[in-house]
Amino acid sequence: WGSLGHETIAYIASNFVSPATQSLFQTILHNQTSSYLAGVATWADSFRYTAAGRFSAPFHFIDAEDDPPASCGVVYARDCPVEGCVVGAIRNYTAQLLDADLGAGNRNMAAKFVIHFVGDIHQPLHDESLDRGGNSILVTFDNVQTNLHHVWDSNIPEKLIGGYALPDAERWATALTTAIKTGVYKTDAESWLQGIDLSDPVGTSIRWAEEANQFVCQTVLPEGKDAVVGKELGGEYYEAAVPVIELQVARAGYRLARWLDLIAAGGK
Ligand code: DCM
Ligand code: DCM
Ligand code: DCM
Ligand code: ZN
Ligand code: ZN
Repeated sequence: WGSLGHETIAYIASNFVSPATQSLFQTILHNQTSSYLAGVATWADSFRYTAAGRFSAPFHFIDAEDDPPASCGVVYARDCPVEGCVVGAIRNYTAQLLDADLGAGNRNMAAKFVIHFVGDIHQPLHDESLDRGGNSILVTFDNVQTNLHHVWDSNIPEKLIGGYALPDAERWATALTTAIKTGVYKTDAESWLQGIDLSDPVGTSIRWAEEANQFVCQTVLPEGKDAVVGKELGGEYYEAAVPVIELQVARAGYRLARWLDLIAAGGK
C-alpha cells in the first residue's frame, strides 16, 4: 500500500486496541498523540530504500509461485526464500516484541515493522510473484502511465478518498471503523479474527496471505495478464476493485488491533 492505505490501517487499529495496548505502544513509539500508529505506518517503506535498510526489502511481500487466474495459492515452504518474506518478518518482529530483554531501540523498530507488514500482507499483489507482484505490468490509470502494483497500492485508494494526507487516512479509517462496528462489515468482522494465534504467527499470517492471494485470481487478474496490459484501469476495473480494497484495508486494521492486543497481553 501507499501511505494512504498504511495510515488508514493504522488508524483503524487505533480505534480498536485496548487502553493498555494504546499506552504500551505510545511508550514504545514515543508518541502520546492519537496518531501514534499512523505516524510510523510508512516508516518501513522509507527504510528499505536506505543502505541500512536494504535487508528488509523482501519483508514487504511473499512471492507466491502460483498461476493466476487459473490457480491461486500460497505455500510457505515454497514461496518464502532464505532472504525472507512478509510472513517470516511478522513472525520475527512479533517474537522480538515478546522478548522482555529487547532494548528500547530494537523494540521501537520491531513495532514499526509489525504495524507496516500486517498492512502489506493484505494487499493481494504483495502475495503474488507474477511480474514482480504486478510491478512489470504496465497500464494507465485515468490516462496516467503506471503499473498494476501501483494501481492497487495507491491509484485506486487515492481516487476513492481524494487525497493521501494523514487527515484523508483518518477520515477513511473513521468510515471503515463505523462499517465494522455497525455497518456492512458488522456481521463478518468477528470471523476475521478466527484463527489468530500469537503462538503461531506463521500459521496466522499465511492464512491472511492466502485469503488476499485469492483476490489475485478473482479481482486483480480475473481474465489473466493480457486482459490488463496497456489498458485503462480507471473505469470498470476501478469499480470492481474498490470493494476488495475497502474490505482488505478494514480487515488489516481490525486484525492489527487484535495482534497488538495479544502482544501487549502476551508478555504477561
Ligand atoms: N516509496 C518511498 N520512497 C521511494 C519509492 C517509493 O517512500 N524512493 C514509497 C511510495 C509508496 C510505497 O513506497 O508509498 C510503496 O511501497 P511498496 O510498493 O513496497 O508497498
Ligand atoms: N505518496 C503517495 N501517493 C502519491 C504520492 C506520494 O502515497 N500520489 C507517498 C509516497 C511517499 C510520500 O507520499 O512515501 C512522499 O511522496 P513524494 O515524495 O512524492 O511527495
Ligand atoms: N513488491 C512486491 N512483490 C515483489 C516485488 C516488489 O509486492 N516481488 C512490492 C514492494 C513495493 C513495490 O512492489 O511495495 C515496489 O517494489 P520495488 O521498489 O522493489 O520495485
Ligand atoms: Zn506495494
Ligand atoms: Zn511496504
